[in-house]
Amino acid sequence: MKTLKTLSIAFVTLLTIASCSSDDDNNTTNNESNYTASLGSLNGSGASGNATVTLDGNDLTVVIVAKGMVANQPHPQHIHGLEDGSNGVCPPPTADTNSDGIISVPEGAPFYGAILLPLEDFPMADANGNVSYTKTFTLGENGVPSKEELGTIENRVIVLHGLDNNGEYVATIPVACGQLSKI
Ligand SMILES: [Cu+2]
Repeated sequence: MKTLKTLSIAFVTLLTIASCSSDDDNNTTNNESNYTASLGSLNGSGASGNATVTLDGNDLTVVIVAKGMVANQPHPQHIHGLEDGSNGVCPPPTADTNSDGIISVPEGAPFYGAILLPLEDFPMADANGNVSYTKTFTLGENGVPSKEELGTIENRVIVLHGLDNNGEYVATIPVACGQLSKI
């Protein structure tokens, strides 16, 4: 009799644990969409990194890790996108139409489009040129674009900026870029 009671308590405990964990799984897997972008160098910056974007309802969480950035400087970063919603890409070397050796923001725009979402507060690279950034935005609030305005996330591009040019730090120059794709 005692054994039976012990067994039934153990069984109920097991059921409780099992149902809890399956609820948690449902909450995290059903509502989220996850995207990733591998960030490659632009303009010979040597910068590279990785970005992940998670959409959960109207919460958009952006995580960026990058290295090879100009140290101890703030680096503007944005989600860019073409106005017609079509697939944005990172600019090829031929984007430098005035052949000054730098693909400027406007020269890159035909490829990755305008700024859709500034990823503020812009991070400061540490003394080793590393950047680490995490922020959650609420879509449709406080000047953040709505889900509709952001459009198809896998058509969007993440661009990091800020390069030394002729001994001067120019915060606008694109230094790393990656197309988002769905995981
Ligand atoms: Cu940008």
